[in-house]
Amino acid sequence: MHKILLFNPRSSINKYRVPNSILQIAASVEGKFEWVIVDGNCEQDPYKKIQSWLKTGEFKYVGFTTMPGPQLKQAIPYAKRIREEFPGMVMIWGGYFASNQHKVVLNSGYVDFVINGPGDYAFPALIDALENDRPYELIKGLIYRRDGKIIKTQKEDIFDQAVLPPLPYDRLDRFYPMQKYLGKTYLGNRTLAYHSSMGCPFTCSFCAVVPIFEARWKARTALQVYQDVKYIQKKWGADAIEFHDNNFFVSEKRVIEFSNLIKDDKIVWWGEGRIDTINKYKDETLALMRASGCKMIFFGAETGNDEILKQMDKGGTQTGEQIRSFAARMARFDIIPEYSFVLGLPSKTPEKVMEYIDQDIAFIKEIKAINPATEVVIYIYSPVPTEGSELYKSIQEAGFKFPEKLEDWIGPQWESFDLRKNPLTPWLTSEMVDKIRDFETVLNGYYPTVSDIRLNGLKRKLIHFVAGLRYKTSLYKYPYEIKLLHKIWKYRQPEIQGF
Ligand code: B12
Ligand code: SF4
Repeated sequence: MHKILLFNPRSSINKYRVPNSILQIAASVEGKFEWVIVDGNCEQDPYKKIQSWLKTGEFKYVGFTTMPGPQLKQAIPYAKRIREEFPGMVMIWGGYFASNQHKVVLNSGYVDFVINGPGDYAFPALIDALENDRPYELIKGLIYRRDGKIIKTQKEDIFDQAVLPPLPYDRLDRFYPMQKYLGKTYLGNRTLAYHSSMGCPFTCSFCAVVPIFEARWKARTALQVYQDVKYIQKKWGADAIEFHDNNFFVSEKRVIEFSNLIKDDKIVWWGEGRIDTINKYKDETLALMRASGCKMIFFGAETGNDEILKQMDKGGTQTGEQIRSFAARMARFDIIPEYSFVLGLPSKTPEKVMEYIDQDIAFIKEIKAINPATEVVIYIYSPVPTEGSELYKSIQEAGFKFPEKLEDWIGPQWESFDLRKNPLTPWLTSEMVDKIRDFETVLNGYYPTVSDIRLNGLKRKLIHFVAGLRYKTSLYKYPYEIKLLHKIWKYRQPEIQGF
């Protein structure tokens, strides 16, 4: 029986996490096929490591997980090299990038299969079919090329997460010490990244989760999550958790159960949620969450403009007024709301685009005045096409196009696009992009993020003072003095470097 090599391309410069995507795939074949993991975050030269495994001649399958952005910098050239050096290898890609951009991936000629969405059943079934020379055409969730055409098999249903096998942490520990994955963060000294649910029940028109899960969500039970966390705490000393779920807080009942289970364990935790969902939670739930260690929650606030919120099709009841009042409510419970905003959406005229940017800047300042502890993350809108949505139509009309060659995704402009730093969207002028960036710099100066644990009290005071005049008088242009301090102190941006 041939072996499988699973590769997590480098996604982080220094603060890396448990590679949950590839580990969950390892769990899907555990006990059925032999597998090894190469983690690009932990290797100086990951290709050398891959090469040394493949040279043994025992391998036939190589699986890559792919997110847009920095991961592609290893994924693309490595896949190409493997095809040249080991032409017999079957190359299988999964993850959000591969699923959403499968055409360009398969047209590259060096990826044989894309797993469309969750790979927990599709991956072992595919390997099984290939190993035993059986047809794979009826396996759900596959995309491949045949006779120049892209073939997509039936989409996988979202399956019960509670019956999935546990993640093979002990085996991962033999490749790379688990303790190294438990990093020091604002939350704790040994922070575990945990993924407790799949999908999301909403359909925001800009979100990459929507085309894959189509408004479906399934979760592991509170008890399963708790047992995993306890195991890792006992064995490797985890004292904090980052829940990497798209939407950890869908079920208030599960959150209550989990909070009750963990409340005496002195574990600090963080997750991503929606304002309109958590705003429906009872006061007792919010108090329990805080008492159980929930310190901060990430929310897609997006914008204060109700018209744009509607265009984004957030699928719920979020309004500008709710974003304001919720920031105040979170302050009452001492939970930090981490609000992310998306600026620079397309509009009918350039004047209108600029007007919306100005409105959002004013709105962000208002939120900060209501609850200064609110953490603000600013993205420039980068479209993810969800076919059929109004937003998709309008970005196409405005002349936006994705790259047609896989290698183009690692060009410098597309990397900035992926990081939502400098999108190639035709409706944004450089004046608009500069305004957003300059405001962000001033804001981050006046209110340095609490998640940067290297910034001590003195540095915080100094940069707050330096940025004060600009912030108060709305003079954002050319904030070189703040940029210089950020550069010297290596200011961290959670949106790029990790949460
Ligand atoms: C953790 C994480 C990160 C970490 C990376 C951690 C690491 N690997 O070291 C950090 C913080 C660095 C990061 C950064 C970015 N991220 Co990120 N990230 C995530 C997050 C929250 C969790 C990923 C995860 O572990 N999932 C758990 C696993 C179990 O689920 P999964 O990945 O979906 O895996 C399943 C399937 O996809 C499939 N599969 C996945 N890989 C493979 C591989 C094979 C071989 C097979 C067969 C199947 C398969 O099977 C798995 C099991 O069912 C996801 C959102 C999410 N909840 O998934 C976003 C997400 C993947 N990130 C996203 C983005 C855009 C980014 C950024 C590029 C931009 C940004 N500003 O956020 C940056 C890039 C910066 C960088 N340095 O790389 C988007 C991708 C959107 C898209 N257009 O494709 C997501 C979906 C968030 C979102 N909703 O926007 N990210
Ligand atoms: S709530 Fe979040 S994860 Fe769900 S569709 Fe909207 S942006 Fe995506």
